Amino acid sequence: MAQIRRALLSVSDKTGLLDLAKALAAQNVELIASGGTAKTLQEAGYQVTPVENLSGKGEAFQGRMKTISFEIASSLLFRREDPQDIAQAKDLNIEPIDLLVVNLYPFHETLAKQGGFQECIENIDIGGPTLLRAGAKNFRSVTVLCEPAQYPQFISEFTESKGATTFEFRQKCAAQVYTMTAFYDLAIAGYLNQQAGAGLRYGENPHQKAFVLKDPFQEGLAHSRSLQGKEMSYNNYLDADFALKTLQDVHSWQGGKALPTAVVVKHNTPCGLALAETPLRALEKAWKGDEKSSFGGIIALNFPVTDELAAFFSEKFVEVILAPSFTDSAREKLKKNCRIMEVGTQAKNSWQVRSIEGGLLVQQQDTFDLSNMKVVTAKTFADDKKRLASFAMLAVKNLKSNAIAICSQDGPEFELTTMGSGQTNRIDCIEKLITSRLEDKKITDVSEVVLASDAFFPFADSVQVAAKLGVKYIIQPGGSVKDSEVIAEADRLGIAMMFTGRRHFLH
Ligand code: 93A
Repeated sequence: MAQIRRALLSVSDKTGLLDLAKALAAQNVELIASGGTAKTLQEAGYQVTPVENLSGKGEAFQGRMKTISFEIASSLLFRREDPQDIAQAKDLNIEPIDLLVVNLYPFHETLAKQGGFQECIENIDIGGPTLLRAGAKNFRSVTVLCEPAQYPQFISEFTESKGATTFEFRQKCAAQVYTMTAFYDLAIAGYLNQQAGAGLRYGENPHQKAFVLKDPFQEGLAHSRSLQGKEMSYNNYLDADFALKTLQDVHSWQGGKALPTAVVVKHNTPCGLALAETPLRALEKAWKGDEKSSFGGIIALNFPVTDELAAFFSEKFVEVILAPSFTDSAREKLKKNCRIMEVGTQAKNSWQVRSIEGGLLVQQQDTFDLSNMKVVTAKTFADDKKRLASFAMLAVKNLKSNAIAICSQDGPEFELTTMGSGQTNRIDCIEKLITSRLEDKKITDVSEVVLASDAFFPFADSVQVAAKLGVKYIIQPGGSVKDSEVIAEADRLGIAMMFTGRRHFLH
C-alpha cells in the first residue's frame, strides 16, 4: 500500500472532479492544481495549492506552459525507496506527489467538431502527457488517474484503505496511461500526416482516405520501398503482407536449406504456393495452382529474380513482386508498371494488431507446431506422406477460415493443388469449392494428395465428401466432440487421418 498525502490535479474534463476532491479531502490529502482545475475546486470550497507554488513560475505563453517544470516532474519521478534519490530530493527541496489526476486537452473532440488547423494544434496537450508519463513510470509509488471513468474504483479503494492504493491498482493505472498517451499521439500523428498530404492514394476503395504508419521500432514490409512501378496501394500492402507471411512460413518450415519457394496471393488469399528444385519451376507451379486467379496477383519469392524469371512475367499481369533481390537486367525486363520490392524471408514474430470499433485487438502471430501430430486411424501415413501432410497444414494455416487445402508432392517438390477458403461452413468448402476446382483443373486422381482442414470437422460429412472425391489422406486439428464418429467414418472409408492438436483459424 502506498499512502497518498499530496495530489496534483490538472484536468480538462472536470467530470467527477468534485467527488474525487471530496474523497481526497476526507483523508486530508493536500490538493495541488493547475489554473482552471484550481478554480473549479476553490469555487466548490476546497483549499488548493496553486501549481505555480511548486514550479516557481506562473502560466506562460497563453497556457502552453502550466505544469512543465523541473520541480513538478521531480516530485513525480524520484524513487521513494532509494536513499540517493531521497537525499537529492531533500537537497533540491522536492516534496513527493503521490497521486496524479490528469486528463488531456480534447484533441479528438476538436477533430470531431472539425476545428480549424490552429485550434487542433493548440489542443495538442504537452504538459499533460509529460505529467502522466512521469507519474506512470514511478507507479511503484505514484497513483495516476487519466480518465474520469477510473475515479469510482479509485475512490472506493482509497477510502476503504484510509488513503492508500495497492501496487496492483497502480500498475494497472500505469498501463492505462501509456495506452492513453499512445492513442492520443496516434490521433495527432494521423492528423498531421493527413494535413501534410502524406498517405496512400486511397484506401480499399477510391473514396476512402488512407495512410501507412510505419513502426519506427520494427523492420518489415511497411518500411520497404517499391523499387519501380507505381506506388504501393492500400490493397497491395495488405496482399503483399499476406504473401510475405506465407512465404516466410513455408521458408522456415523447410529449415536451413530451403528450396525455391513461390507464393501467389489474390485478395488476401494464397491461391498458389509451391516449392521446387528450381526457381522457375516453383514459380510455374505456384502460378498454375490457380491460373485464373493468379492474373493480377501478388508474388512473393525466396530467391533472386533473374532474366529467366522476368521473362516468365513478360506475358502476365502481376501487381507486385516481392523477392530478396532483382538483377538489373531483370528489372529492365519487367513491365514498368509492375511494382517490385526487395524483402527478406526472415519472419518477425511481432504482435498482430487489428482495429475494431473503439479499439485495437492485439494478439501473438499464429505459429506452427506439429510436435503433437499423430495418426488416429487404422490406416497410417508413410513418412513422406507425413511430410506432405505437414506442408498441407502449413498451406491451410495461411488461408482464411473456413479453409481446406489439397496439396501434392512430386519427389522433393510440394505444391498447393487447390483450396477453398473464406467459407462460412466447412462442408461447402469441400463439397462446392474443392470439388469444382478439382474438376476445373481436370484432376481425377487424388489418392496421393493430402487434404488439410484449418479446424476440426464438426461432423463426419466432410470425410464422406472427401472420400467421394477419392481422397485417402486427411490432416486436421481434431478436438471436436464428434471426433470418434469422424475417425470411425474415416476407418470405414479407408482413409488415413492425422490430428495435430493445433487449430489455425484465420478470420
Ligand atoms: O498546454 S499544455 O501542454 N502545457 C502544460 O504545461 C500543461 N499542464 C497541464 N497543457 C498542460 N496541461 C493540461 O491542461 C492538462 O493535461 C489538462 O488537460 C489541462 C488542465 O488545465 P486547467 O487546470 O487550467 O483547466
